[in-house]
Amino acid sequence: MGIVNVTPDSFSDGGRHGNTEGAIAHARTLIKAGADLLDIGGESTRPGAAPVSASEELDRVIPVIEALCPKSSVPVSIDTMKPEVAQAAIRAGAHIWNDVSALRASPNSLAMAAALGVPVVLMHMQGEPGTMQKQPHYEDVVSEVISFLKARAETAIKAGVRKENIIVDPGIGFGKRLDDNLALMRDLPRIINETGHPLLFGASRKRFIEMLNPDTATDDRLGGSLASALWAAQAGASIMRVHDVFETVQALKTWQAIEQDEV
Ligand code: 7PM
Repeated sequence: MGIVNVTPDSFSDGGRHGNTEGAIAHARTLIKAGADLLDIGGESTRPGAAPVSASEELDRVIPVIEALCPKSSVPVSIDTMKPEVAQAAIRAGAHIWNDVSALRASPNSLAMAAALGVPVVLMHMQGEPGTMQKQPHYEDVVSEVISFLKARAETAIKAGVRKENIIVDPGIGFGKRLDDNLALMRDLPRIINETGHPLLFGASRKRFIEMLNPDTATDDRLGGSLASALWAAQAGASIMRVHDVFETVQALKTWQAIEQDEV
């Protein structure tokens, strides 16, 4: 899954148009690099990031989805916590709803997910995006994340989401200290086994890599990102959410050839 951020200054020095065009061009680059899926997001979930209105988020993501979806050879997921944005994106041709709030952000989220009938990613996060990195705390991070994901999956199913449409995600970096992130990665097989759903894994360029490798800027975390993706593949993760699609595909294809004795 290649990441396409449609946030101000992710591609241009201002202007909505440049940003839309930049995102579309980047999406095409990721498809050529071997992405099987694109994750399009217009709301920054970074700690401390300012909230974005639904209309602003729609203005950012819908033109990109409309440009991409009729022609795109790969499915698209919409990264949003807002049911109205998910709905508009799916109407415009998106295929999957990626919700870092696990359908908790709005009272309409569960019913909307059921009505849309598309696969939905339920991600674990302790706290809210703005404050989640302030004193995150767990007694047993792996058990708590598993319990949360099982409970959210059950709630979604009760609301009418089909079991087959649920993807779970431990939410690396979302209200977690370094040791929490490492424990979750170490126990991915247990998380996959106990939740019983396909797992989406997102560690690309995240801060825990810098904590292990001081003074590495976001763009200098490819080695750690690849190590994490290969670890997750070995553990049985189904979808890797990454910035560096070309390098990750190369690493995964190589690993797979060694692992499976087939190309
Ligand atoms: C700080 C925290 C900065 C998180 C940037 C991020 C995920 C996601 C994001 C993930 C799913 C980033 C992230 N991460 N959706 N959206 N899983 N499902 O690195 O891990 O892009 S935002």
